[in-house]
Amino acid sequence: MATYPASNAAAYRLGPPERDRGSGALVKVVALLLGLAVGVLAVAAVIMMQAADEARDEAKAASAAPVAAATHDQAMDANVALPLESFAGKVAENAEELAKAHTAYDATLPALQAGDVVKVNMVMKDKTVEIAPGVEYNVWAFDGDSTAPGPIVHVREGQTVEFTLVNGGAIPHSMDFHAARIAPNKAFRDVAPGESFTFRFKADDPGVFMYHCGTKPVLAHIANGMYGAIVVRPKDMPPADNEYALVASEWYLNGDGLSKPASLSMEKAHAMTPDWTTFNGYANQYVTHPLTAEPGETTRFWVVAAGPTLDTNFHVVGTIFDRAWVNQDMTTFQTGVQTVGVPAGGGAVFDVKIDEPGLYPFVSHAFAHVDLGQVGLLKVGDPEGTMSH
Ligand SMILES: [Cu+2]
Repeated sequence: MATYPASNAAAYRLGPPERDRGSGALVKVVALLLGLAVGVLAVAAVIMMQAADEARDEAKAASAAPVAAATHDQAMDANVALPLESFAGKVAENAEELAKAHTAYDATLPALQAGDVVKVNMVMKDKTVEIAPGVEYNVWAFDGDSTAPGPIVHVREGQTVEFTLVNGGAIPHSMDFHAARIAPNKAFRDVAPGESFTFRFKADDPGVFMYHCGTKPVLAHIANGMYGAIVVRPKDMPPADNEYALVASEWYLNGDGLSKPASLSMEKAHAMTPDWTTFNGYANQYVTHPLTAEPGETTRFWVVAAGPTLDTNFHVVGTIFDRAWVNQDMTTFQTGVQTVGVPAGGGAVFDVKIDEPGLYPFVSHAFAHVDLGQVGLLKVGDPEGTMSH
């Protein structure tokens, strides 16, 4: 049930009487002025003349300023909707500097491994990570360079994944691979702190799948960063020149994360009101550190929406998907598609072939998510200028 704060309701009710009181005050002021001596009126006239001079000076200064250029830049920024400086909520003063200093999550799909069995080890670890410029968050996530999301796993269809979870955290964790057909009560079981557990599955279903901790409450474990993507490459697939994995997710903070690291707000997570939305865990990181392609190349995005709750509406500004494997059904692709919804817990694969050099934003076209950080750039060739001018 939506309720207005009492103060707002009072403001609505008290609006007209307050205006009445304002009128009463005005009458008193006028009466007072009429009663004033002529000398006072003369002083008032001098003040008014000074005010008029100041107003003229301001008008002159304004007309001398490059108004047209500023308006043009603002319009450009609004059109591409890249909030380089308009992060949600509180922002570190030197946000742009911090964004540049941040090492972006490597979205490049790692190389395949030879052999029938691919060993994948993940060490769970409680850490503090930066999720937006200057914003620190206490994750339950993964040890190593790829903390939240965890590492991108890349295997070929038909390979067997031998997965080992090492629990270096403080509470039990587990791992649910959406790419597996396996009894979850056995494979995705909780692993106590300090223990490890190994299970195998054959990756016979191609696509891009989410993996995540499935320990209760799952909402908290995913919201705290325990998720990632596994790409199961189909036996046959058109070639691509560049391949990137993007994991969309959102963060719910119990503080601003600036003065001290924030932790999870379960209240916000239940209300589905994130503080930040991201690709690969950090707001806007590929705006500052764009993904790259050369003109004429085909770029492939393997996209997972990790949530924990929200979908992503994947779109690349300035082009149209040449191939979209919707719901990562790798048996067929759609062509000429503009935007594809990727549901929380789902995946999809997208090819774009871009000929003209430029900066091409990739976004969740649910635009509140762009303002909260789910936006990046594909830099094609070596275009002049930047989005921020
Ligand atoms: Cu967990």
